[in-house]
Amino acid sequence: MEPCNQIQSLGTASGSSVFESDLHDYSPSNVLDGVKSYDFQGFFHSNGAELFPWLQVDFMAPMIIDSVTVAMRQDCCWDRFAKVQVSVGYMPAVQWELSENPPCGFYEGPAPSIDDVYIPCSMPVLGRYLIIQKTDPNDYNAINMNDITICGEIGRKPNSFYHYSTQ
Ligand SMILES: [Ca+2]
Repeated sequence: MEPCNQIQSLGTASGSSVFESDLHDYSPSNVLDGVKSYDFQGFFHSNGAELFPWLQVDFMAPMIIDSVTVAMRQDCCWDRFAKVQVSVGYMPAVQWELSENPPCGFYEGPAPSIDDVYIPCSMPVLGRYLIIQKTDPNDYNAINMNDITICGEIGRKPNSFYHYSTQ
């Protein structure tokens, strides 16, 4: 595993929906609090009965993403974390739609246990939005995540040494 330059604290999180619209207990921002707690304030929980639920981190500026590590919900339900795609790009996520941003990594799952899930990018991807999304069209279960660690760096200008196509 590459050394990780953590950048998740540079972003803000939003979700396709929030369980029971409860932004105190199940808020998307809970994945960025750095805490793997067992209580409901610790994790993000989408509403369920929703197709392609997602969590999005907006960095407000281009980032080069190398990998994402996802800490599972700590009390149950890690099997809901299945067929999850990480994409990175410049288009914000849209509810009920698959992200059209370039794919970065994919996790087939389902997650077998409470253990963290590591999703490396097949190659570094540049973008403002990082989207973690369930992709199974037959799966209407919620997406649950307790915390995420994003490894990457601040994006450089396109004419510098590192050049990644964004089209
Ligand atoms: Ca958390």
